Amino acid sequence: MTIFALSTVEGQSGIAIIRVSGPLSKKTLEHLTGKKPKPRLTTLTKIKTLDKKIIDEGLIVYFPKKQSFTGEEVAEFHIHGSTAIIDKLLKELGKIKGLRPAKQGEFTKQAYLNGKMNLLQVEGLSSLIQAETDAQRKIALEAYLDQNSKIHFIWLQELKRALAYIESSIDFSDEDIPESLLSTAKKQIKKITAKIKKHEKTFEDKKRIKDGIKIVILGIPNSGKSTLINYLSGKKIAIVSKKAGTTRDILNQKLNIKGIPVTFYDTAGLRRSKNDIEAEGNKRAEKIAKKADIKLYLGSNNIKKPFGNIVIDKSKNNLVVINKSDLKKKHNEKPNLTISLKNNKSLDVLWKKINQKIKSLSNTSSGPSITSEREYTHIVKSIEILENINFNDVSLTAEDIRAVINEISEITKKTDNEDILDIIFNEFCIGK
Ligand SMILES: Nc1nc2c(ncn2[C@@H]2O[C@H](COP(=O)(O)OP(=O)(O)OP(=O)(O)O)[C@@H](O)[C@H]2O)c(=O)[nH]1
Ligand SMILES: [Mg+2]
Repeated sequence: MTIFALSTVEGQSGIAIIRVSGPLSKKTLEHLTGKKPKPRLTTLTKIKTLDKKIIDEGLIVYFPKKQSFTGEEVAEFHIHGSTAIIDKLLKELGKIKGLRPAKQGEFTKQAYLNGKMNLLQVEGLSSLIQAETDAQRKIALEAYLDQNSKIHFIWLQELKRALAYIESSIDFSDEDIPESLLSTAKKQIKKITAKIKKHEKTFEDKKRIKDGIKIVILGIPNSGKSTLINYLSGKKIAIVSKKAGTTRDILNQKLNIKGIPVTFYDTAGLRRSKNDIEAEGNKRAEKIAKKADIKLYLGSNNIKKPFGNIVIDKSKNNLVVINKSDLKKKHNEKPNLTISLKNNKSLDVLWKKINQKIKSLSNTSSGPSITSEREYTHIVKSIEILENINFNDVSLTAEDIRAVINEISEITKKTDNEDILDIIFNEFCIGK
């Protein structure tokens, strides 16, 4: 089947690219232009309807089978990016027998089925297209460029070697197994386990870069939470008032902080309230607090209990800040920092502390890392098997090692399991 779709964004743009992929691609170009294009070279030409009326003037490119992104014959029309031209050309393509509109991610699916990339690369490509920040771009690119398969390959080699040792000892009766064979295999397995565990640890950090970091501002009413989110985002997104209990709904603002997507949440002041709207606000605040990567507690300097009855989670990811240092201090708390949003006091230090927390939560160091949930599941399973290997029975040991080899191989092994493929390719837009 030959498929086609607009591969650039819908709407007005300088140029738009419509891609055709499949056995009829070259013929389609010839039909609509009357030209016989040379492979992989652009040709400036009039693009016409089937009954020879000009649609637009633009560039066409033809990629022969195996020399294209999808691995199929591919044709591209680079046209002016107007809705009218795009619609007209898509309609014309639809009239050609044997052509149909592409589904989400179908070009990439063809590429995958033609062996142009493995599933990890497909997932990387999906993240690459969705990347909004530089750090996201970098980790997606690593996956797309297939950095991980290289280390999987090394593990597999090592596992196979360990398996060979184990298998050769199966030929001995239990008491005759040469100690050296077993101990070499054991050592190997220990080494591999350590490596895989190190790789496993990269997941959380990279996941935060991919999904973003959530910073939830919590505190009693009137401590200045809304003032703080307005300051941080440089916008007046929240209503600020001297009345306690102003904010009820959760407000949020997404920022790009040094390449990491960070979302700040302003919440309702936490206190017992008979007002059912405020009580609901409190419930929502507590719910979002559970999802926070960083909790930023904001207290008031001018009261005895700056945080009221809030139980502060003093985990190292969180920040305890007291606001309103311009007012007389009435407490004995020892926060991480005291600021005044009114007088701009210590706000640079606040930024610095926020940046430090973000940095410690999102390791941006390069190198192979897990970015796919699917890969993570296989890695976790592998570790579980490896850590529970029973070396007292060599045939069971061999079975376990084979199971690990299987888990690791599955990460990039070609599959035609439609359930898995659907999940992955549905992440894509039409045209990719
Ligand atoms: N003196 C002083 N007042 C401040 C400071 N920061 C904020 N305020 C004032 O404190 C009051 C409450 O500020 P908000 O930002 O609305 O407080 P909030 O924590 O969002 O309050 P709720 O939404 O009711 O929970 C407003 O009148 C602010 O102008 C500060 O550093 N010093
Ligand atoms: Mg508020």
